[in-house]
Amino acid sequence: MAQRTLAALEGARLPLDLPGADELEESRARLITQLRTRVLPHLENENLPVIVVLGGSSGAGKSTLFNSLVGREISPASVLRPTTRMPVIAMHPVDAPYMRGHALLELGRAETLPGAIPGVVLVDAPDLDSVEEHNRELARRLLDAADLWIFVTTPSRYGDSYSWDVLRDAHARGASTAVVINRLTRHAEAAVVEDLTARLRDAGLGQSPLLTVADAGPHEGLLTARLVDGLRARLLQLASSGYANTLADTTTAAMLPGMAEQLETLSEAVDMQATVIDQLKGAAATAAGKAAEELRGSARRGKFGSGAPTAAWLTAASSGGVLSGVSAEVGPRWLQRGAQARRDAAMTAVFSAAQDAIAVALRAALEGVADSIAAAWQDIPLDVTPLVERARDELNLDAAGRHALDSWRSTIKGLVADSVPAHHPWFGPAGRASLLGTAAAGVSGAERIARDGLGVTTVREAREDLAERLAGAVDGVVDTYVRSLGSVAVGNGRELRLRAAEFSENF
Ligand SMILES: Nc1nc2c(ncn2[C@@H]2O[C@H](COP(=O)(O)OP(=O)(O)OP(=O)(O)O)[C@@H](O)[C@H]2O)c(=O)[nH]1
Ligand SMILES: [Mg+2]
Repeated sequence: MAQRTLAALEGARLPLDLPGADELEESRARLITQLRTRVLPHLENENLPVIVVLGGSSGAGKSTLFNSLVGREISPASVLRPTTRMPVIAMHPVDAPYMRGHALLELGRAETLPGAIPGVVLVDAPDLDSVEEHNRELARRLLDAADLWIFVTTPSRYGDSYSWDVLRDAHARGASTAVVINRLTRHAEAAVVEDLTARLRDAGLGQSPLLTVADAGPHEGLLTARLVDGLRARLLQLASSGYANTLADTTTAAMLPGMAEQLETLSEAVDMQATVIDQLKGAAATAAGKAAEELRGSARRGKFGSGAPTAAWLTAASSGGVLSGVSAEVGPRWLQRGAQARRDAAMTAVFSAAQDAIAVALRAALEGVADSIAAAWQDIPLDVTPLVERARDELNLDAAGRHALDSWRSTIKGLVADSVPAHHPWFGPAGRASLLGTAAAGVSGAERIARDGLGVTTVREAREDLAERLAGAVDGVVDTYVRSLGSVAVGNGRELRLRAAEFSENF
């Protein structure tokens, strides 16, 4: 079941920037971490070591403590703030086989060393309240991965409100926590311990063990064994008492209701996104529908021939023009060298004018479609500006226009090649294709000759193909806008909801 939940979570997408999307995305990431690093490994393996994360604010001495506990300086400690950016994971060789493939290892740099505590995988985390977002995020992620989270603080810092918020949050979500007051001087000890104990109690964290590590004073390298022996002994005790599994089980059990709730919220959000995406898709299709129909209508009625293409035809076909006297029934009166090539060229020039007219009309229609989609989307309560901008950037209306005309020309070529009779008394293949194209665009003089010479159906087919190519270009614009929305996997919301129900019932 945990596997299926994980799959559903990994498939969960919140592509739209709806209110709360960031929080939900974070919740999703955290659930995934909890499942991959805590729940699944314990289901698969009984002998896992306990994962203990040292967390807290920068300069509290986490890395110094960590190194001293494992007996080697594997995580640099320094006066620079913050120092640790990449979590360091220390494990004893006896635990290494059980940790193979464990998702925790993806979060940091792992070291296997004999000085580490058997049965305890210790993690040195980046600072929790870091000025650097990356650090904060990693520290939080580790918090979700921990079986036990040790909050390391100092007499001068334990009042930091942020750390308390995190501690309370971790506790509320069922995490097991302990507190270490580090760098504790003898004269401050009594007062600080008393104050901190009271604060922990007030925060509902009275059950969290409170441990102390005495101040080492200015120093380089590892702390003496004497200073960390108490803490080390406590950790060893955790491991030897089979605490790992109990702790994992109690922590997991305590976390389940919270996880179920998060899954439920996420499922609602996914459904909501799917609904809005559908709404936006529908709005785009409606906004474009009218333009597509108009283009289809113009093509079917031969509207693109009027104006410049007809003028070009009339010039070429009037007496004295290269195309004068062209007819389907009677061939040219005398065969003049190169005359057919000249007629083909003249016909192609007229067709060119027709294509220009179509390109201009199409371009204007596509611009209009883009604008109407953007306008229709404004009616939806969501900031659509980034989506519209993304789509607009991706749109290439010139290419879309070229593609529509290229495809249409190849249909025309095919129609001409298949038409009967295979020859035309006045034109070669290029001229015939241009004649058909010009006729289909709607130049009436050309249309008469094409009908007679190539067939009524052929002209109608060429026209219908043009209608579809133009409507296809409109669909292309719609697709670009729809793509900018991203998508939500079908049924994902439902799947998450089913998993949430299972979480609430049992595990
Ligand atoms: N005076 C004194 N300095 C200490 C003690 N423990 C550590 N330090 C020093 O405090 C500084 C910070 O220690 P780090 O171990 O790097 O602290 P950190 O919590 O890992 O800090 P980040 O990695 O930035 O989160 C270092 O210069 C340590 O040498 C101590 O007990 N007393
Ligand atoms: Mg550090």
